[in-house]
Amino acid sequence: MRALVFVALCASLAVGDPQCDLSSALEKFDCFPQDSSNEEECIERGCCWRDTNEFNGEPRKFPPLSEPFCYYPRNYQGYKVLNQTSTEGGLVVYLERVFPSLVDVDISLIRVEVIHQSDEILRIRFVDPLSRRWEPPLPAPPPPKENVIPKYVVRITDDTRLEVTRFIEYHGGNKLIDLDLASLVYTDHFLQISSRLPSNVVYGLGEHKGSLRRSTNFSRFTFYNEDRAPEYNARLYGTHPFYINIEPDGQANGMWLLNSNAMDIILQPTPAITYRPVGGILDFFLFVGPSPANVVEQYQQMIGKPKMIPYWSLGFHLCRFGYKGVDHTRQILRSNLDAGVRIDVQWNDIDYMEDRNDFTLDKTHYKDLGSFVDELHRDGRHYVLIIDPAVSGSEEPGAYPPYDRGLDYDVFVKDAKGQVVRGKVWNRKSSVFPDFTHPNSTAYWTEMISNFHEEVAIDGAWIDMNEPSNMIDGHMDEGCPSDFEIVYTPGDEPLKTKTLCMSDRHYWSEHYNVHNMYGFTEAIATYHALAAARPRKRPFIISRSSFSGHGFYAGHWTGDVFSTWTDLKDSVPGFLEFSFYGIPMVGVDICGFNGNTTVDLCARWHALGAFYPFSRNHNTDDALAQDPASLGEKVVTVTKNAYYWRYKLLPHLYTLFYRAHVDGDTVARPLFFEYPRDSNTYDIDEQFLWGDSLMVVPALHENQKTINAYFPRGIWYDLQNRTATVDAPLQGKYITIPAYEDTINFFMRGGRAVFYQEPGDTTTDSREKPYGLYIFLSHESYAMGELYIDDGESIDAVENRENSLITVLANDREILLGNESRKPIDNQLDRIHFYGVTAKPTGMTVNYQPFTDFQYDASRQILTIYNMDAALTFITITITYP
Ligand code: MIG
Repeated sequence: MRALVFVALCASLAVGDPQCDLSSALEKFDCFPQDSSNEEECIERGCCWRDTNEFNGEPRKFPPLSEPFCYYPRNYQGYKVLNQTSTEGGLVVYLERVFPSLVDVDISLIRVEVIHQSDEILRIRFVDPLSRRWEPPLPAPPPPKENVIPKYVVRITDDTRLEVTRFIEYHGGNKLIDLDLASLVYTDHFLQISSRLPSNVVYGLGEHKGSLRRSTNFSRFTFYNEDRAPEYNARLYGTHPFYINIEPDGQANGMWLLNSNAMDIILQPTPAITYRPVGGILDFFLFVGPSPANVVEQYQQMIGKPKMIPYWSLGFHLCRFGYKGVDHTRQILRSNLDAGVRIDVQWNDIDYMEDRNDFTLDKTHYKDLGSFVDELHRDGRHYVLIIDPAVSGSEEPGAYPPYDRGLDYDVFVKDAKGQVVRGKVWNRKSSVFPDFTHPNSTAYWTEMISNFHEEVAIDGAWIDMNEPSNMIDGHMDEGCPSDFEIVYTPGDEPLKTKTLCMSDRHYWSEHYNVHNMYGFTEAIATYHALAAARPRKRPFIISRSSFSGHGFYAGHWTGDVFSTWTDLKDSVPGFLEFSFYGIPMVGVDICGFNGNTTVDLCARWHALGAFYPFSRNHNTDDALAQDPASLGEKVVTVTKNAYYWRYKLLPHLYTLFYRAHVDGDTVARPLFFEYPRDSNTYDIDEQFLWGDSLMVVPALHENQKTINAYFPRGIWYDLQNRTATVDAPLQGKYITIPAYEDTINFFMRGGRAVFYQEPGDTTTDSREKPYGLYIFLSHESYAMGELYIDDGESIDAVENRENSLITVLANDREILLGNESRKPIDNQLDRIHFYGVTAKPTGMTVNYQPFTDFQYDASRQILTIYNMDAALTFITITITYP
């Protein structure tokens, strides 16, 4: 009754009312998010209608989005603040619905829990105080810290907004978020809330293909995991509703929405962000930075920092779909090794299976897989194969344990009536889907993987099709029951498209709520299964689907990219965004997955791929072979050159993974992470960094002869000794450099020191070699660096402190190495290459003894110290000049 009065009132307000005259389109927030927006219903909602485009009576369709026709008036008040109470750890605010949204049945009372999670992290939860709604049990953020001294200030304004600003004493008082509570929509199957942003510099919101920096021009990001060869503006394999924002003064903040339902997120030029999940609760975590690296580290405090990866996984991985058997696999591996390509890990795709059923071997072509894997191990190599989540649901009873045992464990996804759901994936007739939220699923999966491991001693698992992907929409025969209520569909297609039915039952909840977590929960089960099958060794897992928290257990590859120049270029932001999500072990199929690659494209792609954290060449079964040897001399040469450097620098790359594990640092990172106050870096996604010391400048375009590269402020040294040192003392600059045909450009940052080992045939060999050290002096004539060492595979090396950390500090007169650990290091320090030494030294001491085996290259200003044979512990080197 009361609502109706308001409807009448607002209906008369809306047409031509000054409350609707917003200063610009930028101020318009969408009051009618569904497709069927129209004037009459808009006005009933108490909103304003301005039809700004040609609108021939057709329903509005995404994409592209544009300014909304139906928008909230200035004085809109859907919810009002009933009361607010300060608590020990924050604030509790009750909101009451005073005017209906008409989107669906409103929840009339909302409790907003503002929780001081830590000094730098604020949690804001919008819950229904009268009924428990779905919340994902994982990832599970830790409880709030005690005695928090917040670096932020929270305020509820008179016009019903929740504002958070930086604490003025601390970092200047910028407003970070500005949530509009009045226009909140909170119904059972649709929620919407908008917040103004400090600026339009926004990153994250993946997994989505496109530029690293996200467009705020009414762009829509759909989060609903789907098996789809990456395209723009589309839902893809993973869900990470987390953004990083750079404020006008270069400080950074970020926010994560912990919600597993399908959702759209809209960025608009206000600048502002709007969230539209179709279920669950709104559970935000605001991170105050103030650097981009801090934001990502704070996010990982909530979702978990990545576990240590095995050292061998940093080598080169060779794979394809369509190897005809063990012999064919061996032969391709051999021809590449004979050509001089370094390979650490061989993979197999679903070809190895009998009838494409998990945990079986094709009896004709792959029966000797076990002994092939033993051969690989003898040569210091490793082996990974694919495992699909769905297992066959149509084998004879007793013939296929993965099905029979799954029934025993009662772990398959069921329909609303309690029957096991049958879909169709790769299996001949039908497929059933393990429910990895089921308490028995880990035992089931462990049994499957352990039994298989006895036959084939896999070192890791490649988990595919886990969105979950289904080749039909819903169930075999009958599709999906039609009675499931959908209020709003994120993205353009029905939610059942190529997956299960929304009403299907998992142990945790219905598919509608847990869909986005399928791959994540599979990764967790796979982690435990591999840890059980290979006691004390680090599990290695690469997964296609992912969710917030995935990086704690597994890595990722970006799926079925195309063998095109566009996809080569897009591969940089494509893998880089996963650094934001705490998934440092990530790569793209080198040379592209779908379609035929070319020699030129594959040469460029291999040069770049040598610098993906996870470096694997993989392609589809109906395309030309694209391993380096099959493509011939040019690709082989580039691959050898680029991987020479990758392998040589692995001690450094591994150290970065250690820092990711203990500190939540990124491994590969965009330039703005190191130079957040240099706005030139904000749009750069054709270059990237390894840690804070190595900048990769790939050639990404067809027939490219030169690269217009951006060098941030500082000195940049070319380790390949081809391009002159770049000196940018005051500010960054663009410099045109050659796009060499036979290698990739990369530069070392002045002020850093990096360890290396001469590469052997495999990482296993390389690890036996002595260490060398590169030092790159900065303008201020200093450099620092570190080296992490452990056995490269034991699961608890860090926890048990079976490891060493070497540090180095240098200026032009002194080099100091330190080692805090007590564990002796087998390999000695052999050489030091000291870049940026401007004068010829007259003498030197090593550990206070005169040392003469050094040379000075005056033209390149490099001092090289040879044959040191020094134990990697405390070392003091002094250098004297005339
Ligand atoms: O329906 O296992 O993204 O890497 O080669 C395709 C076959 C299934 C998709 C993966 C791709 C893999 C392929 N898989």
